[in-house]
Amino acid sequence: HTQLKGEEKSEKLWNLMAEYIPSDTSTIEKSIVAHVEHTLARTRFNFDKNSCYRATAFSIRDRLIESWNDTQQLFTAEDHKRVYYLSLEFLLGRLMQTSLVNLNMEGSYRRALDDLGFKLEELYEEEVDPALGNGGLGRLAACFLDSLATLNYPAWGYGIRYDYGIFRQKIIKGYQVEMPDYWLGSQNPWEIERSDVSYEIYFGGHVTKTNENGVEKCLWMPSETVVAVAYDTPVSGFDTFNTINLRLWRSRPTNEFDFNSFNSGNYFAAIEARQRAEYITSVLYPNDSTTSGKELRLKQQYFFCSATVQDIIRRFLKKDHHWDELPDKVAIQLNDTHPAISIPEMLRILIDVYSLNWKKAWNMVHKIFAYTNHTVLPEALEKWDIDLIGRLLPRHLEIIYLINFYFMQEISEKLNNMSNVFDLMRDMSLIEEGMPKKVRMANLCILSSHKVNGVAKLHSDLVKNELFVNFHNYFPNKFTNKTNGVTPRRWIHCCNRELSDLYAVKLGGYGWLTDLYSLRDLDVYVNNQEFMEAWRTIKLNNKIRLAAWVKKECNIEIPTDAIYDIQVKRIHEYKRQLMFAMYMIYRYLKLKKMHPHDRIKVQKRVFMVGGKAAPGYIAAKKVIKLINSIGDVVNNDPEIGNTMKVVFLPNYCVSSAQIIIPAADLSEQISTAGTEASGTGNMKFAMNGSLIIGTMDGANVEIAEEIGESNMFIFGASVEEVVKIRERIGRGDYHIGNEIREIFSAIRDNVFGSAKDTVSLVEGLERHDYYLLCHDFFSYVQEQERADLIYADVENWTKMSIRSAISMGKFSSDRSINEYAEEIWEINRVPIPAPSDSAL
Ligand code: T68
Repeated sequence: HTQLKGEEKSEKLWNLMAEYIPSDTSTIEKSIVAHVEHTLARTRFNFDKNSCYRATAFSIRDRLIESWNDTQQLFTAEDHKRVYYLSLEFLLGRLMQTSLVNLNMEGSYRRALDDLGFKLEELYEEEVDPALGNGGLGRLAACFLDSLATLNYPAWGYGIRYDYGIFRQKIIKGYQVEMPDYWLGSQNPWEIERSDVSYEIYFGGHVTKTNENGVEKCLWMPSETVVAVAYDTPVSGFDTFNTINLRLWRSRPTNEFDFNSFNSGNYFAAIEARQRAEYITSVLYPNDSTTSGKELRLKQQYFFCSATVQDIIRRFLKKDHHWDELPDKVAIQLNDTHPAISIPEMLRILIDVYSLNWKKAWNMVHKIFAYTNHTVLPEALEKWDIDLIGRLLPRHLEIIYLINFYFMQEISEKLNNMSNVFDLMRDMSLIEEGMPKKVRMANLCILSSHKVNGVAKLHSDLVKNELFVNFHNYFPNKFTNKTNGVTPRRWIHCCNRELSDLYAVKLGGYGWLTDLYSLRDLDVYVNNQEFMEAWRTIKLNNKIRLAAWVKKECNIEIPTDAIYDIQVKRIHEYKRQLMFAMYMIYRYLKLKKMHPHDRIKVQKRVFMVGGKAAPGYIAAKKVIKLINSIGDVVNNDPEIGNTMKVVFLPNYCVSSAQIIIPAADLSEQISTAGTEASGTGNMKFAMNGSLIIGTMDGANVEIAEEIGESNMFIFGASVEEVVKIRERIGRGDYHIGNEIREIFSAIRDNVFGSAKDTVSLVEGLERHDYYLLCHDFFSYVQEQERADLIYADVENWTKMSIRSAISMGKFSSDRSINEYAEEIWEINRVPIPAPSDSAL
């Protein structure tokens, strides 16, 4: 039936399929047992939980493959324009539960497994969390795939199949220790290896010019060849039959290469060279906001971009198209500049391989590509040494120079009446002069794309008015905003089922999962006592679940009648975990000074922090140590007891986020205004009824617009104020208040572990408080105290919590994706026709 178009699929065929994989309990049981026997080669009488997990995963995958095939067939047959989402990171998280939810089969699988003597929820825990990303950027890519599938858009994701994902974080004596994340160790049941889909990828060598019929042609003579092999992961949509594809590339050595090098007699050198090829996709770089500038990273980027562009063009050519149609069939979204090298790669293939002329190729590239910026931090803007690019990708360097040459020519002609034309050229050039010269990848992306977007309104304004001012003046219509979103399927329905069920009871079903704005209809319950009671019970149950997790992972007992005040995200100075730690110390010192009679009246709090520090980021690692040391002191102080606890949550990842976030009362979104591009944790917390204490930064601004500032705890300098305060600090015109001095002294006096580990954090703030921790601290303390007061007024707190959760409609990634689809990609939805009822 692979020959049939989706819409031609007859009822008979669907019935056949239904017979092949029906969804009644006994058929599911049979399929699981069959996989135990045939795929895992175990006996049906003797299999453990992990085998059962894997067999169940294979059984689910069978179903995914069915709808995946149907979807791909229809996409191919109907040949609509597709979007390709290129990202070096996809932080998918566990797949079993979301797959079952999307297939609408969680109930049937639960029953089938009950019969076999297993609990579905326990099997979920067996899955290794695929963690091929650092943080927000990679998780956004995963939420976007979920929405693309759910909204029936013809879309594919492309990335790298790393052998090692983001490191596992262990906390040993309070310090972060990185352990390898070899996630493929026990086989990945969700992927399908496509040994038939592979491409050669070249590196090094030189470029020669030949003359073909009077036209100069460039011929790249590479010195190294590796092969990219495709691994496909089906990504199902919710409430649809569409299943899209995430294609990840793995590097392998070539066979010809084997022959030549082995033939030359040096067996070991040849094996070593083979391993070098495999090394390209072996490990994810663990920096989330700095560029490494390392050769291997550039190799990873080019490897994945070249394979992807070759794959896209091959698919296009299979259809007998005219080249002019390429931009009508292909849209490419660059998730930050990491896949930017796909721009010169596309030009190279069009010009050198398919002999298109420059102008034609350039015009098409410009229509195809779009670029998302995720940061304004200068240290995160990618720049590659000219020498490195020239050595690894000589032809691409030529192409980049050529793009720049035409652009500089254009500027100097168009703006020749401006007195500062040379400044403008220097600023917008793709090449940064200096020692060494560098290629500015963001400039390459901006120039070559038809749209450039930031990820929240405030951020997009900074991109236009601070970061790329001249580009914005030159191309005013190119710049746009697409505020981030998250998928409510994972971030409400999967992680907080009780809340999801409460919504379903009140709204008459789960339609809100694909129309999050409809949660607003729950407004009528904001004052309803029974609803408020149910709301609080759900939060309590989630806190009990988290407390058990903390007991198991950290061996710390935390009370469930305290405010759970949580900050989970990568550790970075701009995110100001250190300011949160300062508040913990402030609170502890204050408690210590109190009379015991007063102390017991203080609102209980559990402070929790989770997040990984990049392995080379010393200051971030010291913050982790400081928080652990604060915990050691506070948690073991008999005078304090349950009034205050401090927990560092180890190895923060997608699966632990699903337990942590639903349990929060208060979430910390406290970056210095103008530094966090958007944030997406803020959205997940608010959707789960946590209140936000935060600054007017990133998407917090828009969250406040939606849920009302009165339902948040907002503090700190605004973006405009930050600039002025920094100038003042620069002039030495600021002083650190007494409360802060006391905190610093406590650290210096070894109250919280040995000061030698942490004192440099204090010295840093005293010397140059770039992120304004000391400035914002006072307004932060005020809002923290207001949170205590309101929490004591149970009803008021519950109302604020309900109001914020039901006002989060805007922050579904479905809204984001629809905006991208309509305003950037210009693609239409292609739903797979529903099978007949009998097939369900
Ligand atoms: C994040 N960026 C932003 N970068 O910090 C966050 N960087 O505000 C935003 O919500 C999120 O993107 C989604 O837009 C990142 O996560 C990285 O992870 C990263 C990785 C490698 C190199 C540079």
